[in-house]
Amino acid sequence: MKFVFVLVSIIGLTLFSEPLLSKDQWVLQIPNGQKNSCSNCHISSAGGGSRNVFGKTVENSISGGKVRWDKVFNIDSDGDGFTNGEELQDPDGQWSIGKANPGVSTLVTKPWDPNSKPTVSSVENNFVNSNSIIYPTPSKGIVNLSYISNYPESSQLEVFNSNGNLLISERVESKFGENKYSIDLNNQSLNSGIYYLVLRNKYFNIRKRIVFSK
Ligand SMILES: [Ca+2]
Repeated sequence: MKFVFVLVSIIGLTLFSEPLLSKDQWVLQIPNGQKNSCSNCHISSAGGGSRNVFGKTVENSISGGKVRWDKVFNIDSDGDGFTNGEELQDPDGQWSIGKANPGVSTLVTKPWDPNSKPTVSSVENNFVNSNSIIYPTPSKGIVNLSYISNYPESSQLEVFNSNGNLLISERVESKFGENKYSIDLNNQSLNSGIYYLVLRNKYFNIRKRIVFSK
């Protein structure tokens, strides 16, 4: 009887410790995995057992005991129109195991739940920010901002100094495709230093640092 009890205890411990081991092992193998922990891949939020649709995609990618995020990010597991990478804040699949979590944690959505999806603006924001550049650095006066927009939209262009004071504010039209704006800081009689440019509309919010050196 004692032997049976010990045996049952060992089996029980093995069964119950499995989800914890799984969690430690797997949650860190997808970007922002800690946010939803075991629920990312398992129907039971405690982990273990059946996998959800995203969990099945992840499972199918595993090679050599590791999740292959490069094979997972571009798939839309829950069929809500947004890829797993867009939902977990790594739309271009740049993240890999061991790197810091990408994007903004509060914008993470559930890649297994078609009712949970990113807003168009958060996807656009990531896109525009990864396709924008400010140059030259440092600038002697003329500052150029180049970016790609997927929507024609009236936008607000602002420049702040490092104390947060608004120095320039103007409306500009973002057109579909490549956009370029130039500002001449020499017209503003500013001192050399660090300034911040913000270009925003309902789809995106570009923030760039300007180094102005007369
Ligand atoms: Ca999705």
